[in-house]
Amino acid sequence: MLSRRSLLVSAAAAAAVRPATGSAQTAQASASRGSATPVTTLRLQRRTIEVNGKAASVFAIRQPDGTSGITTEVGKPFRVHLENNIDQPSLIHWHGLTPPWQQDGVPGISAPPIPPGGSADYDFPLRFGGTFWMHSHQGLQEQSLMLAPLIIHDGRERPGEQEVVLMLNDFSFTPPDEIFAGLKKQSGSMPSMAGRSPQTPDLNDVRYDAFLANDRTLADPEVITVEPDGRVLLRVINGSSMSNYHLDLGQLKGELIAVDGFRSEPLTASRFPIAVAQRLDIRLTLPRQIAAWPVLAVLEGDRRQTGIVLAAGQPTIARIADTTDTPSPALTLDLERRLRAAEPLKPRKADRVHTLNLTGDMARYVWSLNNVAWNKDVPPLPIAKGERVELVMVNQTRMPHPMHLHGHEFQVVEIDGNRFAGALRDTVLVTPGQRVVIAFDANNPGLWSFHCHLLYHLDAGMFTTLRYV
Ligand SMILES: [Cu+2]
Repeated sequence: MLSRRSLLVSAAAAAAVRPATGSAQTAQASASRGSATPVTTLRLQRRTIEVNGKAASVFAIRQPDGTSGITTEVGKPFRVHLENNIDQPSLIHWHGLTPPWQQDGVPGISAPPIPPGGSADYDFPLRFGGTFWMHSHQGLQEQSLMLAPLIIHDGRERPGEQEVVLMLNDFSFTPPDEIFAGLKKQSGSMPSMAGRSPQTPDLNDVRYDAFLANDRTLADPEVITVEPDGRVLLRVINGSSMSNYHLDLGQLKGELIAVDGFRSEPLTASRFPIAVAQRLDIRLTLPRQIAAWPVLAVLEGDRRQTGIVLAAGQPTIARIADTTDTPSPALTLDLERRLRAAEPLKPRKADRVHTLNLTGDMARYVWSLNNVAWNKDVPPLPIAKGERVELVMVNQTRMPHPMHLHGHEFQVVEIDGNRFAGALRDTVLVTPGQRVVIAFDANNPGLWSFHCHLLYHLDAGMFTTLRYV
C-alpha cells in the first residue's frame, strides 16, 4: 500500500517537518491566532448512509455543526484544526490548493498521518478562489467517502445567483481492500489481450453498486428548490475513486466558466466531461416556467447514471431511471482542446521538460510511470525554483488516467503535438494512446506528489514525486 510504503520512504523528509500532531502543535497554533480569521474545526468521523435500501458505514469530514467541508473566501487564510475521530490513522489533502508542502496532506510525503484521537493544524494563505475539495490520501479511505467540498468564494458568484454544489461518488458495499485484492486477482486470470485492438479503451475496472450525487441515488435524489427564471452557479466535484462521467444538463444549456476552480473562457453546452478529481463551474439560467430540471452524471462507456433535480416552482417530479437507453461514449479530449484559460501563464520557454510515460501491466494490476511502480527508492524528479517546467505525459496503456499535480496550478499547453494556451487545472485526463503536455511555474518549493487520481492505480504504483528547494 502506498501509504505504508511511502511512510518508510520519507522518514527523513518527515523528520524535517514540524510535528503535525499533538497538543504542542495545537498550542502553537492557538498562540498565532492573532488575526480576525477564526479557526474552523473539521472532524474526521464515521457516519451511516442508506444506499439501495441498505445501511452503509462511510466516513465524513464535518464541522461541529454538521457542515460537510468548508466554504470560505479568497484573501482569508485557510485556518483549520483537523481532529481525527475515527479508529485509524488518517491525513487530509486539500485538493487543488497550494499550501506549504508540509501541509499538503499526503502521509509520509508531506507529514505523518494523524493517529486516532490526534489532531493537526493548518494555516496558509489562499492565493485564488474556486471549487476545490478535500479527501483522505491515507490508504483507500477516499473510497469510503473520506472527502468533502472546499469552496472558496472570489466574486465569481453573482448577486442573486444560487450556489448548488454537486458531489459525485462511486459506491460499493465491498470493502475497498477487497476491491483492490479482487482487481489484482481478476487481472491475473484475464485472457490474453493480444488479440484486442489497442484503440479499444478499457474503462471502469471496478463494478460499483451505486453512483451517488450528494450521497443519494436516483431512486431518491436530492431535490433543490430554485426559482423559475432564476440563476444558478453549479459547482460540480467528481469525488469518485474510479469513475469518469458526462455531466448531462438535459434540456438546459450551461455556461462553463471554470475547470478545477480556474476561470476559463466561457463555453456553452448541455454536456461536459468530468474525470475523476476534476471540477466544473457551470452557470445556469433557468427558463421562466414551473419545471423539474435533472442534472445528471452518466458513467463513461456505460448506461448507469446519478444526479440531482433542480425544482423550479413546485413541479411534479417524475422518477428518473438510473440507466440511460444506450451506453455513453468514452470521454475524449475534445473539450480540453477547446478550453482556454481566462488568465493563462505568461508565455515562456520551458527550462526543464520531464517525459512521463503512463505505463502498466494489466495482467498483474501494476500501474507505473516510465515502467517504474512507485517504491521508496524512486528518486524525486529534479526541478529548480523559478523554472518553467513541462511534464509530457504519454499514455501507453488502454485506460484513461486523470493525472494530478499537487501544490501547483498547471496549464494544458499541448495535446498530440498541437500547442495552445489551454485551461489552468490541477487534474488532466490523458486518454489511451494520447500525449498531453502541461506547464507550471516552480514557485512553491518542497516535496510534491504527482499521480494518477484513479485510487487503485495510485495505490498500485502510478505515483511519483517532484522536489526542489
Ligand atoms: Cu490511472
